[in-house]
Amino acid sequence: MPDRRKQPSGEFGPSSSGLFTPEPRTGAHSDLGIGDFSLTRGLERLQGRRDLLIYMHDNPDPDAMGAAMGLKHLVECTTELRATLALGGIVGRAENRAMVERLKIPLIPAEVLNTDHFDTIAIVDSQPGTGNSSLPPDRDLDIVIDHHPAREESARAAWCDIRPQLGATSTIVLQYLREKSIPLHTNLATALFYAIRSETRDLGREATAAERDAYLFLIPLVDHHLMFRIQQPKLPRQYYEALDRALRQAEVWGDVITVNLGAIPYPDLVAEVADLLLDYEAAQFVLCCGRFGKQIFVSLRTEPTQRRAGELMRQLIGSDGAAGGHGTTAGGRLFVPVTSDADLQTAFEHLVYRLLDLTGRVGAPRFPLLG
Ligand SMILES: [Mn+2]
Repeated sequence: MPDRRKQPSGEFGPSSSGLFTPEPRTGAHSDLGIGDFSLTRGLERLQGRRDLLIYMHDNPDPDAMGAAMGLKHLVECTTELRATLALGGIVGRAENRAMVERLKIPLIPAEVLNTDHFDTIAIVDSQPGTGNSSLPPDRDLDIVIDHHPAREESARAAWCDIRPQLGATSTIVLQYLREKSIPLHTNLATALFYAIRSETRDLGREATAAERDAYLFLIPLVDHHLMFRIQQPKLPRQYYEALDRALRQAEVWGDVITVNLGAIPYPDLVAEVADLLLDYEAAQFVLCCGRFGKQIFVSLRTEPTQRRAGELMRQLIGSDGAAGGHGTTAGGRLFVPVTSDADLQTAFEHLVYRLLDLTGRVGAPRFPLLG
C-alpha cells in the first residue's frame, strides 16, 4: 500500500529549502526587506482591533490549516481579537477531512462571509497575488505569514513574515506561540504536528532543523491516537475509483509519468495521485491533471534529485493559469474553463508535450504503466 501520509502541500506558492540544510534567502526576499519581523510589535499593532479573518490557500492542506489554527490561538490569547478561519475551495482529501473533523477546526466557507464585518485580514501559507486564494480583491492585508518566496504585494502588510528557508508555515506559527509562552491545547498541538509531518513527509522532504525542533517540542503534547485516526482515515469508494482510473491511464515516457484523471471528486486528488505514482521505480517526474467542475487542476512531482518542480510548473502553465510550488512539489490551475473531457484531454496533451520539451524528454519511448 502507498504511504498515505504523503500530502500535497503549499501548492502554487513556490518554496525552497534543503534537506535539513537551510538555503540562503533569495534575492527577492532580501530586496523586499522582509524578514526582520518582530512578533511583539506585530501584536502591539493589533491592539484595539476586534475581528480577524484568516485566509489560507484554497483547498487548504494540513500546513495551511495548522498555521491558521495556531494564529487564531495566538491572537485570541494575546489580544482582544476574535478570529475566524475562511475556507476557500473544499477540503477534499480524506486525511484532511479527518483532520478538520477530529480536531474540530472551525472553517467557514469564504463565500458566506461578509468581509466588512472584519477589521483585520490575514493570510497564511500563501500570499496575495498568487491566484490560489479567495482573498477579497479590494482589501489591504494586515498579516501575511508564509514559507514560499516573497512576493512584492506581501510587503504592504504591516505583519509580513515570510521565511522561504523553512519547511512549513506551521513551524513559523509554532515559533510565535513558543516565543509568547502560550500553552497549546491537545488539538492544536496535534494539528501543528500533523501539519509539519505531512508537509515534510515526516521530515524527509524539504525540512530544516526548525522542523526537527518543532517535532521534539510537540511530541509530548500530541494525541497520537487522534493522529492515527487522521493519518489512516477510512476512504470513500470514489478514492478507489480514481486510483483504478489513474493506474489504467498512466503513461510512462522514460522517467516521466503522466496521467489525466478526467473528472475528479475534489481538486487535491491530482496531487494525491502524483505522489503515489512518484513511488514507481522509474519515475523522476510525475504530471497529473484532472477536471473539478470546469476547472483544470495540475500537479507535478519530482524526485529530490530534480528539485525544480515549482519552476517547471510556472513554465508549463505560463500565463494560462496560476502556478507555483516547492522544489519537489508543484501545483497549478488553468484559467480557461473546460466543459468536456475532450477539452481536458487537449489541454493535458499540451502540458505533457511542454513537460517533455522542458525536461529534454521529447522522443522518449511511450508505454502504458500497466498492460
Ligand atoms: Mn506550506
